[in-house]
Amino acid sequence: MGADLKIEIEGLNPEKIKSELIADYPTKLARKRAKQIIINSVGCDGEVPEIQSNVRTVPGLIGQRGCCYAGCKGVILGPTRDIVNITHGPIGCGFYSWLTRRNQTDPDQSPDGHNFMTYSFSTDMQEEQIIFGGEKKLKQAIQEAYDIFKPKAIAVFSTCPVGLIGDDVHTVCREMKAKLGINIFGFSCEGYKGVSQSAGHHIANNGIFTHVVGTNDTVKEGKFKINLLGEYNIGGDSFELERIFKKCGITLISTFSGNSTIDGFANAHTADLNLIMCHRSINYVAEMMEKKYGLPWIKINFIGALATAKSLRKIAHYFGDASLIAKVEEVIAEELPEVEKAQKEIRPRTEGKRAMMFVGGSRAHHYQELFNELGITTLSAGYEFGHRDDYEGRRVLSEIKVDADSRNIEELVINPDPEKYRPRKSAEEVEELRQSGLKFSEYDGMMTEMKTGALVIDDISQYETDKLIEIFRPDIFCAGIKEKYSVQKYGIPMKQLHSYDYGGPYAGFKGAVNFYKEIDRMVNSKVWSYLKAPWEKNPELMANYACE
Ligand code: CFM
Repeated sequence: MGADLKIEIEGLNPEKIKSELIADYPTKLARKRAKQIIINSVGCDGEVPEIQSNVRTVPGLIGQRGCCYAGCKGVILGPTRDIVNITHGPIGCGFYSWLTRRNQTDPDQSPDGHNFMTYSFSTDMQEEQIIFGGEKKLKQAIQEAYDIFKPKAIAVFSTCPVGLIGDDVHTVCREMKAKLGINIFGFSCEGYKGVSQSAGHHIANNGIFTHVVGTNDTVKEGKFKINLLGEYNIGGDSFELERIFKKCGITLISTFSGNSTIDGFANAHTADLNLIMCHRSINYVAEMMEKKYGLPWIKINFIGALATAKSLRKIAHYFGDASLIAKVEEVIAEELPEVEKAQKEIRPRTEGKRAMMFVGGSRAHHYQELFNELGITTLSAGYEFGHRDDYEGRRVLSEIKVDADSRNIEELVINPDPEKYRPRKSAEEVEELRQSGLKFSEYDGMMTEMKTGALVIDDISQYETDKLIEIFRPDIFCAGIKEKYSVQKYGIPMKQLHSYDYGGPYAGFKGAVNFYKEIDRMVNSKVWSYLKAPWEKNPELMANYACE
């Protein structure tokens, strides 16, 4: 933790690199960005410097962020196969949030075989609805979807114009729910709400908790029942984790929301432990489930073979059952040799390489584990929309200022359920587990695990991305589709950590091997050295970034 990292490049130390990045900005912007570009340092108590985050992007900067609707519909509810997700809005919002993230599902696991993810449902709002209102068309759309598909549930997602013209999606949903007798619920997740897709996560968490979680009390068989929160089955990650859980004898009640079904969410309160993978997108559901049902949560990470082994041990530690502890060790012992074999072969070719990653609100942290396993150092990393707790750890939660943008997002008041609240462990048992090293409701954040001297950059701009690449010439750069081709034009291999390009799974043991092979192929390919960016050949193509 926090080992020194010397990033001195042609006489530039981290301080100088930071000043380089903001040197051409107007004073006010430079001042703002200086608070979001931090040179990491970690004290012996895990103390890290403060980073400004979850604030508005300055107009004019090309950022990486998505919108509130994307966070709600695309990220949280999108991967659930048996809810008909209707986008209430113009067609583009529905179409471009449809499966672009490569979230997979396995309909064969559902008795009714429902899979609506292969459809993009939209009310296709036109001028007429913008002027006269869209509620009527929304009702028709819900009716039509019901008539054709007979789903168990329908969810409605509001796009920007819905909020602007004032359609009341919630009343429409209530009416249609009464009429059709299935679960129908809406989200006020207009794209402009909050400062990023993070607002949409929160709205989705509130909605799913209010309308679905706890509505099915069927108790499933199984001794060690868990929910996996914040895992979205990108490139098949959930499939690999399901395989591992099954092998260990751990019963997965629900995943929020990779390879998921509405019944899984409805039943989630019957599990005995919540595991949080992506803290940013789903910590609200975990908090609310703890308050209402007494279900504790722990932070885990299944990205990286060692991280996977560690996370499995944490689960076994929590349940404290000797047979589970032994089984988990047996599975780890069975799975690791293949990983180690791949690592032994590949690592000599990747050792000492340098990576940068700017993704979302959790992967910029988690993927550093996999790079570490390849001997690759992360020089610089950051989130698109993480909050201070994702960087610095949840210990700073009470210090985070609530501004107008976050006040916009409703905080639900949750009380213990009079009938269903059931503490899974007594206070003494919790204390004992804590004493023996199991951390409940805690996340230490990305910075505590990064090296001192590494640059941590929140909400990075395209301009800063270009500058960083010119200064560092990293061996691999990880981000998303919007950044991919500009990075490649510099002759730097670029791995998408949102959609995984065409690859995956990268979670769990088999995922780690896939990732090693992919990165080996990328960083050792000669093709990149032959590339010259168009603007290097023709300097007149170089954008003039100077902003006076
Ligand atoms: Fe969580 Fe995600 Fe992420 Fe995220 Fe996302 Fe994603 Fe992501 Mo793209 S939920 S925060 S909103 S881990 S879609 S599966 S890859 S930005 S780092």
